Amino acid sequence: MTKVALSGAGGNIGRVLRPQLLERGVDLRSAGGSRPLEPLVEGEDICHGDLRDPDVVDRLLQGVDVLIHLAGTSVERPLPEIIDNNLRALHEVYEGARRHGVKRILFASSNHAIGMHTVDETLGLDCEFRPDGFYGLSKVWGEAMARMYWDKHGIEGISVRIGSYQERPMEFRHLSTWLGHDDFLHMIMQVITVPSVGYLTVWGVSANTRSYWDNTGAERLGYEPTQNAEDFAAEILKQPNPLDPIAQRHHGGSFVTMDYTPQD
Ligand code: 15L
Repeated sequence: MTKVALSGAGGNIGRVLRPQLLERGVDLRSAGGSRPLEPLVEGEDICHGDLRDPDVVDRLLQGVDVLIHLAGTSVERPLPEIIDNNLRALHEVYEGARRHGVKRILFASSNHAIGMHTVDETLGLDCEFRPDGFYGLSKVWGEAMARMYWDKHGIEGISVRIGSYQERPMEFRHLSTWLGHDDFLHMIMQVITVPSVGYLTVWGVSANTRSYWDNTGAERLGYEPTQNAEDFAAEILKQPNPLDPIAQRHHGGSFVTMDYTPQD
């Protein structure tokens, strides 16, 4: 049976995904970050610690086939914090994957790697990186790391540029960026079970009518989303758009206007 490790299991996405994967009978090891995880089922395989420490990485990856790597800083933060969590720790994780013969890693990238594109463009998988801050910049590093470890070390990599992972869309931007919980679980199950992928980038987005992103080229993952933010459009369109005009104009939304220099 495929042994799967889930890092960042206590975070916004991990805390939804972990019980879903356990329910599906996945042979799972979950890792928490600053706070230790409480077992959800008797005898659950869990570990804990700072992923900058190779001993912690060894405990996470011993005997693992597939790593779902969600750990790291997931919002805009000062550069030193981003470097520690999203660059240094990520490098330790990939080196650990080499030591332990991990076959495949899902890297949780983000739409903020391309957030400075404007919303009049629908982006394909080969679009230019246009990060909207240090967090987005760290995801460019992560995607390149995933690519390098496939090219140099044969570790399969799937970089998922996650949109807005929410139970349901909450605001106008989400009509384009929403990633529903069912669709992401389906994507993760594809990552665990698909026979071979090599290296692949994929948009982590549901089948939204107004999607900013086009997954043409990622078919070999077998990701077939069924959720569509448009089902919530009537309700959302009654509410004011919470974003300022510059944020509304860019894929990255509110991340774009953090520490932003206005231009004419
Ligand atoms: C992300 O990458 C963030 O982790 C999350 O907090 C949201 O801001 C999301 O992107 C988004 O763009 O909606």
